Amino acid sequence: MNCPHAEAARAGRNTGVIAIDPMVQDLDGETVRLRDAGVLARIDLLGVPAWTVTRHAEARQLLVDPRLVKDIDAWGLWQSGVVTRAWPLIGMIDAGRSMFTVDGAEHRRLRTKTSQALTPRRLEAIRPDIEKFTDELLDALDAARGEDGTVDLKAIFAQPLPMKVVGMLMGVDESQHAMLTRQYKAFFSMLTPQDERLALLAELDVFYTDLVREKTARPTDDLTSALILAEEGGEPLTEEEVVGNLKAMVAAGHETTIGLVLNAVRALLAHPDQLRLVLDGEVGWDAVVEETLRWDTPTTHLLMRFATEDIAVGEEVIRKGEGVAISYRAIGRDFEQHGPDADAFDITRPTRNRHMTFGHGPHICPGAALSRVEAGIALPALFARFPGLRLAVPDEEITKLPVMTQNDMAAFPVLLG
Ligand code: STR
Repeated sequence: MNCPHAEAARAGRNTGVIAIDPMVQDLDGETVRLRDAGVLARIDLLGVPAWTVTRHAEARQLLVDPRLVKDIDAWGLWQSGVVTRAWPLIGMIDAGRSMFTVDGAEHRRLRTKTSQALTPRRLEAIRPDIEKFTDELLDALDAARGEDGTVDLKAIFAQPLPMKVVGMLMGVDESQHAMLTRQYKAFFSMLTPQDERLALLAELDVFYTDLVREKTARPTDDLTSALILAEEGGEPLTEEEVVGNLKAMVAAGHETTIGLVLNAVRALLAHPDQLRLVLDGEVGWDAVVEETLRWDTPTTHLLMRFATEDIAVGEEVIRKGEGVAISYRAIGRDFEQHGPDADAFDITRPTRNRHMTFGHGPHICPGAALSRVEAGIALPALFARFPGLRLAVPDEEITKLPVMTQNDMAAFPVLLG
């Protein structure tokens, strides 16, 4: 074909603006359009222009480039007042001071304790708790079977499990889990009016600040208490910083793992040959987890970094002050990284571990090991308990939530068998 766009796309150059659909009606189509639009794609986020990185190699470079920063004050559209708190995605960026929003030496200071608490070795200690939560929720699934035998695997299993785990780690009482689940659902949904979203964020701030004050008065053995206590000889985190980290941990730990567990179950049910390989012990559950992370990433787009100088990427230049997202779902489908069959789910693929779904560089997901432990416990336990598990509706009827940055289903109705 002699279409200049197709040629430009093959050369990795950008071909137009892609409006990210707030209703997420065709996630696979959008992912492919982004990948095919070039290394850097121009996107429109509810009327706000930005770049997004769609390829593995370039994302790897940009994620360690100090000229890209998280500080919203480096954003031209924010400085000029074009973007304000009225923009529905503002809460993804202007989220308070925390390890998620700060770079450089200050970032290391904000993040060290959290990453130390979440190493694979430290996580071994909470494995029995995660197993216990999993067993309890499997019982709950059994009990929640409707008249017709269907049950929502999301509501009863995939959603409460990560909340219990992150709640235990951070010291958030069980009695608050339903409230947090409800608030985050409304926070992420593009159907929530912006004034309601801002109000719920303010409520969450009050909730977390109260929690931090309580832990300051009566420290326990959770990570929130650890964040409050100063490092030996170090500068303690401020209350705002502890609150910011706590918010980031609960939001991220809760939301992303739901997607990981459900996307893995969905992929296995849609590929029974591969499910067989795992159940027969020919391929490990870790392969399922990694291939799901690559093929159907829980985070679709990560918002946002800002250029403090002009940055050339291939044929394009990100201008000083422009915003850059990272489109992890497109990156997982990169042909250069994963071969011409990158769009296929294949747990035996040699590159399955070479994905970038947890990011790269200083901000690489501090909860990566935790999510692997959670999914690595939940998935085998689910299929061991319900070997006849299957979808209660045709796969095409599963709809995505209207969430622009996360890849999450509205519900996942199953028959337990
Ligand atoms: C949600 C709102 C909030 O109070 C704090 C944060 C900071 C961490 C963010 C989180 C946000 C949204 C989901 C994110 C998470 C970090 C990882 C997670 C972006 C903005 C991912 O989807 C990877």
